[in-house]
Amino acid sequence: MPYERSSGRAVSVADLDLDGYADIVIATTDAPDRLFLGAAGAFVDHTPTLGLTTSTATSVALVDVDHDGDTDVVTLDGATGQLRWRANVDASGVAP
Ligand SMILES: [Ca+2]
Ligand SMILES: [Ca+2]
Repeated sequence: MPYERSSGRAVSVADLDLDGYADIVIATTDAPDRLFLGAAGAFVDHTPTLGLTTSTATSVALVDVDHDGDTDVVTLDGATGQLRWRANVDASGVAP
């Protein structure tokens, strides 16, 4: 998996796109939060689908916030207390 940053602060794993493979979201403090969708034997970087160009998230949780059957992405900025919820609108792993 191509992730080599020192700014990662938290990680969470869930099947965001409901394909049976675990997916990974990494909260970072000096770059966009990262999204890797699992596939057979690999993880593919889908970071742009998270819809952020910068982030200062220090924690991340993957949970179905709106009870629509797919897992959403929730991040918290530990410095400002800003909570962000990115809805997984169609179980495609996209959380704008
Ligand atoms: Ca998946
Ligand atoms: Ca949901």
